[in-house]
Amino acid sequence: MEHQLLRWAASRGYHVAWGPLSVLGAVGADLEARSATGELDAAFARDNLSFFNVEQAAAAVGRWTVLLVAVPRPAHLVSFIVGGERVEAILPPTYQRYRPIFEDVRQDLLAHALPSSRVELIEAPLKAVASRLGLVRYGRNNVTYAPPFGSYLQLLGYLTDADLPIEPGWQPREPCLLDECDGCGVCEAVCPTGAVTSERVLLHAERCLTLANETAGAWPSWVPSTAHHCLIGCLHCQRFCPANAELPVENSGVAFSEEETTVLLAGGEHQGPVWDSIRGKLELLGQPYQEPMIGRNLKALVDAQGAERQPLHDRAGRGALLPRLTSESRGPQKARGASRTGA
Ligand code: B12
Ligand code: SF4
Ligand code: SF4
Repeated sequence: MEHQLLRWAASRGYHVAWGPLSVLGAVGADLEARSATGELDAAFARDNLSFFNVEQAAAAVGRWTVLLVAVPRPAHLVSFIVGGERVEAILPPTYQRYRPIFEDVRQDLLAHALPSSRVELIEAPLKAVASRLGLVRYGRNNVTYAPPFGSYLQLLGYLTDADLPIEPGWQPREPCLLDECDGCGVCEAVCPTGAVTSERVLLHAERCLTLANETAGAWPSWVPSTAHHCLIGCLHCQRFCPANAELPVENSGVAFSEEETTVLLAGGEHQGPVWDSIRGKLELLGQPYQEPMIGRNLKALVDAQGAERQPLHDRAGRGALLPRLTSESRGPQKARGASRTGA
C-alpha cells in the first residue's frame, strides 16, 4: 500500500524522498574531497557552507531518517514607483518566504503526514542529499530539477524518527545530469558572470551574480553593470534552459510607494518612518534579511535597465523591470546568441 507520506506529497503537488542517515555521510565525504583538491573555493566554503552540520544526524540518538521535500515555487513580482511610473521587479522562485516555508511544511508534515513523530530541520547541502535520494537531477547550471517543476522548486530537508520503509541494502544514488544537458551549454553562454563553465559541473559559486547581490557592500569588479535583472538572485541559467517550462510568475502583493522607492534608491541611513514601512514590506515578502541589499540592488537594476535604453514591458503592457523574456525567446538558439552580460 502507498505510504501516507507519498499520499500527503501527491495531494499537495510536492515530491518527497527519504533514506537512511548514511546518505549524509556520503555527502559529507564528497564535500571534503572537493575541498581537499581545492575544487571548492575555500573562502566561499568558509563563508557560505559552514552552517552545514552533516554530523548532526550521525550524532543523533535513535532511529532517524533523512526526508527531503521538493516544493514547486513561482517567481514573484514586487512593484516600485520609479520616475513616476510603476515598475515591477522580479524575485526569482524560492525567495518569497524562503525560511518560513521550511517551518510551514514541517508543521504540515506533523499534522497530516507523520503524526506522533518528530520532524526536525536539517542543516545540509540539500541538492547533494536530494540527488542521492533520487529526488532530483543536476543541470549543468548546478541547479537541480524534478519533473514537472523543472528547476523552479525549493528543497526542504528534515530528519524524522517516523518508521519509514527503507529497502535492505539501500545505497545512495550516484548524482546524475539531465539528459537535456548533453550537447547543450546554454547556461554557460548566458551566465552574466562566468560562473558556469564547461570543464566542471560544480558552480564557480564565488563568481555567481546571486552571491554578489545577496551580499552587502560594493559590487565586486566581476559583476558587469548590465548583469542585473532581478531584485535579488539571478534567473538567466534557469530561464533560458531548455529543460525548464515557462517561468511561473505571481504577484507578491508587495508594492513600494514612491516615497519608499526614492528612499531606497537614495541609499543613506536606514532610519525614520519610511524605513519602518520598508521593513514592514520586507517582512511581508519574508525577506527581512535583505534590508542591507535591497536599495543597492534596486538602483543597480534601474541603472541596468536604463543603460539598455529600452522601456521594458511585460505582455500585459505594464511598465516592468522584468527581463524581456517570453516563451518565444527562450531556447538554445536564441540563448546561445545572447551576450554574457544579459538577455
Ligand atoms: C550556498 C548556496 C548558494 C550559493 C552557492 C550555490 C552553489 N551551487 O553552491 C549562491 C549564493 C551562489 C546560490 C545561488 C543560487 N541558489 Co542557492 N543555495 C545555497 C545553499 C545554502 C547550499 C548549496 C550547496 O550545497 N553548495 C555546496 C556545493 C558543493 O554543493 P552542490 O552545489 O550541490 O554541488 C554538487 C554538484 O556540483 C556535484 N557535482 C560535482 N561534479 C559533478 C558532476 C556531475 C556529472 C554531477 C551529476 C554532479 C556533480 O557535487 C557537488 C557537491 O556534492 C542551498 C540550500 C541548502 N541548504 O542546500 C541553496 C540552494 C542550492 N539554492 C537554491 C537556489 C534556488 C539558488 C538560485 C537559483 C537562486 C537564484 N535564482 O538566483 C541560485 C542558483 C545558482 C546556481 N547556478 O547554482 C535552491 C536550489 C533549488 C534547486 N532547484 O536546485 C537551494 C537548494 C535552496 C532551497 N532550499 O531550495 N546558492
Ligand atoms: S541550459 Fe542546457 S546545459 Fe544548462 S542546465 Fe539547462 S539543459 Fe543543461
Ligand atoms: S544564477 Fe546567474 S550568475 Fe549564477 S550561475 Fe546562474 S546565470 Fe550565472
